[in-house]
Amino acid sequence: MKKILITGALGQIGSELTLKLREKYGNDNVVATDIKKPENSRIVSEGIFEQLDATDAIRMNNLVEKYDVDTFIHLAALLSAVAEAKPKLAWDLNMGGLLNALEVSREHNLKFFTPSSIGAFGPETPKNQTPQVTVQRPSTMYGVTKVSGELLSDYYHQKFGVDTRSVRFPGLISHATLPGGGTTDYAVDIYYEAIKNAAYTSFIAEGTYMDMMYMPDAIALIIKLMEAPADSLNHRNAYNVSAMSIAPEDVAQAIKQHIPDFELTYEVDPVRQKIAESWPNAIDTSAAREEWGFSPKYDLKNMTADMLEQLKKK
Ligand code: AKB
Repeated sequence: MKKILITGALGQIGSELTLKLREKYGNDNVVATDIKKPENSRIVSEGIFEQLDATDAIRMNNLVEKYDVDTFIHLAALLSAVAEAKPKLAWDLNMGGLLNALEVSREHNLKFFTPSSIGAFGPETPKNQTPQVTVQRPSTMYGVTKVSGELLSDYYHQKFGVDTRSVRFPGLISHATLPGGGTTDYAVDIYYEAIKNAAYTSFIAEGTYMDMMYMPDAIALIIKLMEAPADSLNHRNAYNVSAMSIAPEDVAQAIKQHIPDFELTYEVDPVRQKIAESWPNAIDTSAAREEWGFSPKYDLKNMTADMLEQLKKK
């Protein structure tokens, strides 16, 4: 990776990945793009930043040519709960943006990464130790775009030789940027509320298990996968990855080790609960471990300690 372009650079993954890539490859070698351009963001002020709507194929192509890009990281997408509220917009952005990004990667022979999600699975998928290759019949628009994205990325690899790579991300937990409109967002909000009020009302019900990962592990794995030798990758689009399978009460227990009077209550949101119930409890990550050495560092205990420490500093 010598010259990297990122879409959705101001989003939950993008804002941390952009800073990490700038640190690793140099400010001049990372082109951050997003549909918005806030004045007070480090992403905008400290390196190359260009405004880009991922559905604008012509501007996307112009930017790739302008900066002589060789690697494309496509993050711009709507998350599950927003996609369920705006399904047509979700299809247009998630699929339209992806098709543009794959096309530009085909034309300019770029290395390519885009995230899939545990949302690419559905109610008929085995819930525990969910295999790498299994039934994928999602019941959400987000899931439909994610499984279609996996197939489209495979198609561009098989038909045109584009070096497409992807992972099925679980819920990502970060102290730096809030997620926007996901089903797993409770696992981020709970830490903010623990620091502010020592209490949290969860929109996901007790006993609902989902896979999660701390953001530093997610950032590290993107770089690791992109640097892995191409001939070791048999399941390019997309690898199951996860660091923990947890329910709201598990997070509450971990927080109580630091904030003993922390209280968890429930006010379940039926839309997000239904999405959560259609996703796996715990996926099998052995293909990622075997093919490119995926190995997360954070479990619930050390993630909780770090999240609370970082949020206290804010
Ligand atoms: C969401 O909840 O929509 C995302 C995801 C698991 O893809 N965090």
